[in-house]
Amino acid sequence: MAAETLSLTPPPGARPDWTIDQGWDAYAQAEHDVWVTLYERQCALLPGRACDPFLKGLDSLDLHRTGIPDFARINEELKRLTGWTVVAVPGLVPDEVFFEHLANRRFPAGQFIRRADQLDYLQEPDVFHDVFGHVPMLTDPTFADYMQAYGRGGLRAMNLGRLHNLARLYWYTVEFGLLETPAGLRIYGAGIVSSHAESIFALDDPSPNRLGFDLARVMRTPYRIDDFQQVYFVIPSLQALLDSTLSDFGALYAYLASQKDIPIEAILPDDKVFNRGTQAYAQRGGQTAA
Ligand code: HBI
Ligand code: FE
Repeated sequence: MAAETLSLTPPPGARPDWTIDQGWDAYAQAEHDVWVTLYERQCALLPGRACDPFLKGLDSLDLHRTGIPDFARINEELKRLTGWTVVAVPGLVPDEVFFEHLANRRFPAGQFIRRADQLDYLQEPDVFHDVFGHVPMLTDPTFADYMQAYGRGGLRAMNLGRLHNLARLYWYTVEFGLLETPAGLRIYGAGIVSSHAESIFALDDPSPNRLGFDLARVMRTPYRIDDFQQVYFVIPSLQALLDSTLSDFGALYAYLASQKDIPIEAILPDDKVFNRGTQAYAQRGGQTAA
């Protein structure tokens, strides 16, 4: 179910802002074991692939523990670092609810964890995607500011009917963004960093385009939710990403109203090209259903 079609009525047991108690004591050992399996697999892979702010955040929040983190414990350090806290939710929440939380430096994280037989494929964001994927970057002050600015922008975009453009910005930065560094491209997007296969594909595979980030370009580019991305956008720095939110979004939305979407596999003459993808993966029909 897409987040925008969720009714605003929270599910039974959830508070009006859709938060629930994490109930950390109630997790079964088998659930903690899934976290450890996923955590150890990613941590063997990510040095040299994830960006330094992500790796630093992972350490400072001490997610190394032997299982699903207790949000109350990580919130002590997270709040001290950037004023953010993680709040537990049952799963996807309506866009309006999601933006309201982000605008107040609260990150809504799924309380549930995937089953051991679902390690690589997941419909909804679970606690591993949300806490391992998203939360370490929230320890970086610049990215923490960006996420709050995004939340505020989301509430405005909804009122202007521009939510689909802003969702693309979220998708190509917060979920699937790459960062240019002197040592090469590094991952900061949660959707990549929480996925074993995509942590490899996004950096190494010749198939996808890797293009320089541009706000209007990203907002005109559709995305796929069910497979690896056909294009990844590269930011020069987290500061540049934050600075992009200072743009006049009203003028940007007016411009977008006169522009057509850009085909997902296209490379435009003005694009800064880090990799001209073969699109071989997408032409092979992508992943076999996991
Ligand atoms: N809800 N819990 C949760 N996590 C998300 O990442 C999320 C959401 N609701 C809406 C949403 N993401 C997307 O529509 C964003 O583009 C806003
Ligand atoms: Fe996510």
